[in-house]
Amino acid sequence: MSTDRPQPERRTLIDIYRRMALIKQNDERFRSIIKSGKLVMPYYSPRGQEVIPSALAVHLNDGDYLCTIYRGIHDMLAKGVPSKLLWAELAGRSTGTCKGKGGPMHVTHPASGVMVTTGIVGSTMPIANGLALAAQIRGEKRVAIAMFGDGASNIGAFHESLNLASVWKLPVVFICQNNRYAEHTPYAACTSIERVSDRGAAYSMPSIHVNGNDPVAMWQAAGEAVSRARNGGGPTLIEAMTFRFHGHIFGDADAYMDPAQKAEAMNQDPVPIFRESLIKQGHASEGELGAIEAEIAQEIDAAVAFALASPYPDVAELRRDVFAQEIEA
Ligand SMILES: Cc1ncc(C[n+]2csc(CCOP(=O)(O)OP(=O)(O)O)c2C)c(N)n1
Ligand SMILES: [Mg+2]
Repeated sequence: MSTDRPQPERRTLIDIYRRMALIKQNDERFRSIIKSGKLVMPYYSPRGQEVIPSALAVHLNDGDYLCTIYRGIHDMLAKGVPSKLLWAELAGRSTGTCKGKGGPMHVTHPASGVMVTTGIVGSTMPIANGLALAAQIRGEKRVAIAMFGDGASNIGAFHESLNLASVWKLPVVFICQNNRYAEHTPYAACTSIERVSDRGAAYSMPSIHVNGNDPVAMWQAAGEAVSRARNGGGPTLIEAMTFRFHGHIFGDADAYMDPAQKAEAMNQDPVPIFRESLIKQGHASEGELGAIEAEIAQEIDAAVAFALASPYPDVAELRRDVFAQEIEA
């Protein structure tokens, strides 16, 4: 990595680590509670992909928009959705971000800028364009982030969105989290090009190919793209290389994943590696990071207890929040 590029300050590095640890611990708790049978829900683990949203989010404000997908609890937590509200929503409780009516596939929390979670592959990009266009028209300095997977880069909406964002110089950052698989299909079996980032050239869009498991490189890439968008320079495409540690959905036997490749990726787990490098480079002590982790564990204990003790939404809620004007029963 070149040293003439900006380097994150110590407190930024710690902030990135805190978000990564928050994601890892939340993911571990979600997987263990589903396994225990206490919660039943579809769950798409983002374990292994912690760096991307954590290194991005330190460049963003609550007023910046983020659109994410079913595999998006890492994006939500990094952007600032409180664990408590996230747990309640995933558990379908009335105290959740969407009063339990969105559930795991449709978390929305405008207070932290998370504007949509979608199960429609490729749909974060046109929605982020719309949010970016609104900000541009109103003269607000907001940035919109579209998160999506490598598989989604083969959907028509990806190409349409990149084209329009480039023509209109929208303040948007397209972030492809290339975790090497689309559902059960390996990258090369469904994608004609070696690098998704090369597709940006077709739309005259600045594009970055980055190791999405390297917190400093990801922080630099995200910083460049966010600052371009915020200062009127238009969109950027980032392809962040990462790896999905688990199968597509919880319970998936993942027999289609190359065991050697998976073992190698898990061996390179970005969370403990970053932790160790922070200590080795003298940015943080073992005790300091341990205290952050203990605080997160407590936050999650409280979130789980809060979610499980909360009621399910009332039947009367069925027609509420559907249209701007409530429909009478
Ligand atoms: C429009 C559409 N087509 C197909 C699907 C079925 N589907 C769900 S997830 C998925 C794979 C997407 O892979 P990728 O974009 O790489 O995201 P990842 O799950 O790896 O994060 C597919 C094809 C869908 N949900 N929506
Ligand atoms: Mg993928």
